[in-house]
Amino acid sequence: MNAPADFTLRYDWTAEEIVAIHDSPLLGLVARASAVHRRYFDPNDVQKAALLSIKTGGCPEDCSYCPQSAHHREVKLDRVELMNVDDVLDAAKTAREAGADRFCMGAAWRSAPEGPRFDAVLRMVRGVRALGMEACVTLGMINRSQADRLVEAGLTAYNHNLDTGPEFYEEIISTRTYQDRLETLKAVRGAGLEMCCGGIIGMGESVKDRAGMLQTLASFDPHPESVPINMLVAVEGTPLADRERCDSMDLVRMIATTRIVIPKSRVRLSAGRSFLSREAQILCLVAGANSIFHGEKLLTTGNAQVSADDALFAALAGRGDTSGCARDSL
Ligand code: SAM
Ligand code: DTB
Ligand code: SF4
Repeated sequence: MNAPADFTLRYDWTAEEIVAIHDSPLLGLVARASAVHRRYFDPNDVQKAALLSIKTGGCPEDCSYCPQSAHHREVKLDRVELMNVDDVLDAAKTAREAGADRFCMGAAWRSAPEGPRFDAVLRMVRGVRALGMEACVTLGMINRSQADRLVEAGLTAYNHNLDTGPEFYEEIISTRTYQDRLETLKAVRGAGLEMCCGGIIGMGESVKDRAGMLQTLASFDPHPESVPINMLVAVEGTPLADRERCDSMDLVRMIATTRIVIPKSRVRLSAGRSFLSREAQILCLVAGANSIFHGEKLLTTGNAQVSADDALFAALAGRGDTSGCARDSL
């Protein structure tokens, strides 16, 4: 039998403990994660967030998974300079009308620039907040003064992923270190911003690497409020283009383990959802994910179709009448 779910927040998980949870029998793992999830959240609350790439491509970093890196010349992607503020706010309004209450803006920068472009991002943040939505940005590395200005503009959260465990990190990125990531996260926390920090599975890492990432995330006190779990979208022209897609149950295990070691945070079922059946997505939600990215596009790659998401949310909704399949089959 599995150990009883532990609802107290812990910051001292060992990688071995996390691997043991991750590799435990699937049904018990999901049941345990689901119990933790219900302790802290309404299980019917699944947040829809929308994503927009506000500056696309031409990034000087060499992250091997990323189609936006300037190092991966074979990728077919049009570079687009920073969008103008009104166009971004129009996109946020459209996303709100489609049911999103969080708007996440991503820029392919190594580090956020100073000057007019940063000021434009601050106006975007103010505009999104004025629409009554949560605002999240991911701009690469930032310093404390930039984090302070984002707070002043009303930013809800800063997204900066660890992506993988510390040991596997240098196999994936050579132009920056794990320590660089931690420095930005320190600036984010120091300024009092919510932290959105997670990673990717399916890049060739081991379960131990996945556990290493979760161990680092769980060592932050407080825990990151938001933890995106992405499944690699292998893009042609990137060094990881030929990586075999991981099994959807690997994602379920990763989400369940995240929910158990970081129990109070929103776990986001992020990139890779378009590869999952409706049922696999529902299993991820049962295992503790409670947010999805909604809309046809992630940053540069396709997301689950909006029509498929309508079917997903229809399946999740309460059923006011008993007509339809169930009764027909009586
Ligand atoms: N340049 C900024 C940075 O790296 O912090 C922000 C944008 S970056 C595209 C945001 C995150 O998207 C990455 O940290 C990574 O976790 C995720 N991501 C990028 N490409 C991906 C892919 N092909 N599949 C899955 N996740 C991906
Ligand atoms: C996160 O962890 N996943 C989102 C968001 N944070 C910014 C981005 C996923 C990007 C997938 C690849 C692309 O569309 O370019
Ligand atoms: Fe640049 Fe971010 Fe892509 Fe890395 S993940 S290449 S930093 S846009």
